[in-house]
Amino acid sequence: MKNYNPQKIEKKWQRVWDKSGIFKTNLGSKKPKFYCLDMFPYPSGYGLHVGHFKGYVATDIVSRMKKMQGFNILHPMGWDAFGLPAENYALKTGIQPALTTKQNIAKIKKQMKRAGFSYDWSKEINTTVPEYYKWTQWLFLQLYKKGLAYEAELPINWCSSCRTGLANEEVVDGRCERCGTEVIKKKLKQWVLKITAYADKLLEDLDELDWPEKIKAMQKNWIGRSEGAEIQFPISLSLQATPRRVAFQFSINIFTTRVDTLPGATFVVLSPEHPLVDKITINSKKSEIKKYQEQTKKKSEIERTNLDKEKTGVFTGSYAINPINNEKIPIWIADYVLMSYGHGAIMAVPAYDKRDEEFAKKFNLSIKKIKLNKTAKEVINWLEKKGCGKKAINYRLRDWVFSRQRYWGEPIPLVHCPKCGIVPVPENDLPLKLPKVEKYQPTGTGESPLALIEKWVNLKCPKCGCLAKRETNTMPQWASSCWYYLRFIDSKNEKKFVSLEKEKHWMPVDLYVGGAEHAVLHLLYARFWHKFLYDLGLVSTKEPFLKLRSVGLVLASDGQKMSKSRGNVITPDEIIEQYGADTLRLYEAFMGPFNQEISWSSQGIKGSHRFLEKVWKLQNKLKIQNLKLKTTAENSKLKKLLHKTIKKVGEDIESLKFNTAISSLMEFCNIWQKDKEGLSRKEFKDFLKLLAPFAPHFAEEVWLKLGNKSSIFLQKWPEYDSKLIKQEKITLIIQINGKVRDEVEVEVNISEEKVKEIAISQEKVKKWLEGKKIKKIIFIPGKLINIVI
Ligand code: ANZ
Ligand code: ZN
Repeated sequence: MKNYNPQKIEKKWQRVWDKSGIFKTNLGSKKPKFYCLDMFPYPSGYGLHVGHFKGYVATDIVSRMKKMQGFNILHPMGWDAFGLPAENYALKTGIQPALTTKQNIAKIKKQMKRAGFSYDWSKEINTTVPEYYKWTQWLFLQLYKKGLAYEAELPINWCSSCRTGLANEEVVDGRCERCGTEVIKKKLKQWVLKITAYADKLLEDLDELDWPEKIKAMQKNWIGRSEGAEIQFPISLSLQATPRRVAFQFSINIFTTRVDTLPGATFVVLSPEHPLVDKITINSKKSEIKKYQEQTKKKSEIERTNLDKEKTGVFTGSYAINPINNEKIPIWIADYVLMSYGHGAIMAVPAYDKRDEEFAKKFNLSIKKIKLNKTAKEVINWLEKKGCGKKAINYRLRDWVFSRQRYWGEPIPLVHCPKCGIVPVPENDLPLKLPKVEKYQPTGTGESPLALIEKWVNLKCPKCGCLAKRETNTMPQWASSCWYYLRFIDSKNEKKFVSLEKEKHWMPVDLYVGGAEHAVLHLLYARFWHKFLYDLGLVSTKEPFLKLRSVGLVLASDGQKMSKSRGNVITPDEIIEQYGADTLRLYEAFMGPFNQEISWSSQGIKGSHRFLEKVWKLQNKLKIQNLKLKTTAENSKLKKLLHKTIKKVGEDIESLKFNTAISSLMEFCNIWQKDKEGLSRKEFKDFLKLLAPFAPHFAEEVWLKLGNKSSIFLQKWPEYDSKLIKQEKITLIIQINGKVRDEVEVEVNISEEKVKEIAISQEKVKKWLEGKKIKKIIFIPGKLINIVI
């Protein structure tokens, strides 16, 4: 019999699957649905490496098993293709991003096809084609029409290297998420999405999701809900600062989570950027304040809020009144108070707050110990009655800065008209196509390169017909991924972004797999859009992704992150060439717990390959045995083990524990190899079905050799006989202080806790224990339990 030759069989089966359309989703099917989704990739010019494939292998295994279990599967793939790299490449080479994107997609698609993934390619989407981004623009207009997209002049995060504004979520430790440049604040007119309107819903609905706790916690922290109060501190203006008649017109609004400490507030601190600073600073302090404000501009928020940092600040010369005791307290500015949080101002309570205490000590401000004899409620009630404060909830979450001063993104479909103001592009005129440009260079003035194309920019106002200008900013990279999972359901619909009926059938996504780096960005943005669509009645579920699992990173064999510059990248292509796709798939599933980071090992790859070779050879044994044997003996050890394996593999795939599923398949083979009675053809078929999701080409080939006509993926997933997998029992000895006193029958794999419980409740044992204290219990599984008294 011929040796296992993956090169021969894999291409053949890929062609067969393609031709038969076996993995095309039958939208009219009556079977229960299963929507299995990968986070779709960015088509980079380098192609994908083996790390990217780990998640795709996982969803493919699950999809194939679910198909065999009778589900109607939606398992699509597409391209999240807007974004900076394509544009940066165009900057260097002058080649249109649309063209490079097309080439990159072709390359990656080829890589995926070689791995034998069971995607339904007829539903492929590309976010950069007008047929797709028409709907991204349409969805933006719905947000705009409901007042959830607004224009604001904001100090935004600015990356001077990418020459664009960034969302808070795109700033990591004060640096640009893409290029690592330290981010500065720059005031720019921006389109902003009111994600804060959904803060509570985004928080509450996390509870009902089957997501990793860590990711839920990250979203919770990012939303950062704090309950407390806002309090107005009237300003007692010094005469030098302002004429007397406007005195007392101002008050400073602060946010606190410790309203009960109000009597201990001995000064007020404003953020250096606070708009009141200029108004209240007395003349003699003006230059010092100005200097401090300039210094602050150079610091990142991380630096400013670092607890170890020595406190700095300047006195404004003015005073506020503590409303609860009418004490006159000084107003300072300090950089540890951020303009972006609460009201950009605090009441400082040095007796209770560490940062305030350090500040007070450094500048010799009074520290007042008080008795906290009023509860927060009580104080809030008092403030409300007096009209100088109220209960308040504050979020760390900021509205989403949604415009980018770059070329390669969806044009924002709005018009600036001198008469009408902002006018949306009429929905019938969508898509608003991204024009071709000669120069991709961002202008650096805060305008996108689109601003330079006069023919495109100038137009007649859709409302009044007078000369108007288009918005020239584009949408951020995250826009199209906010709704792509809906488009897969109905990717060719020209009338709607998704039909209500299809949406209702297919949503929510049953399994979503991707990198943990999207914990806040994509996953929060998509939830926000989805909730908005839910409120409009355009989708039927509150949440888009029911079950989420994150893929652990695959590191290079040197334990480092794979990167072009380190030269340690392993591509799926080279592995497939040498060992075949099935070995690659099997290895990536087997290499370790799915969500854990793990280094690539060429030894491991070889091991997986050897396993497939071994199964291939075991067929020979099957043939020889089969002459004598029609079915495996009913209670043979091998048959029992097979049924255990059926149970284990099914359950493990369901919970993405591929590594343990595969080791149980390996263990089965080891025992089979040594077994004298052998396995019948029928049982071997069941085994093959278990292997099929991991090594689909291999399984199809052997299935065919067994004389079957239709694909193994059209067969029913094997069922186990629970009578055959009953736990075996053993006799466990119970000792007391090392002497045998009793014995019990227990299940082989009983847990330690359960054994202890059973042991001490035995009548004989109880007698020995009467009136004694148990010092410790020693359990030797499968043998004995020793109670020391
Ligand atoms: C008085 C006080 C006394 C405070 C005390 C804390 C402890 P979280 O939990 O994060 O919401 N704060 C308010 N606005 C701020 C800003 N813009 N920049 C820096 N700090 C600010 O924190 C709320 C607390 O952070 C508020 O409660 C305020 O200090 C401070 F024993 O008020 B607290
Ligand atoms: Zn107009």
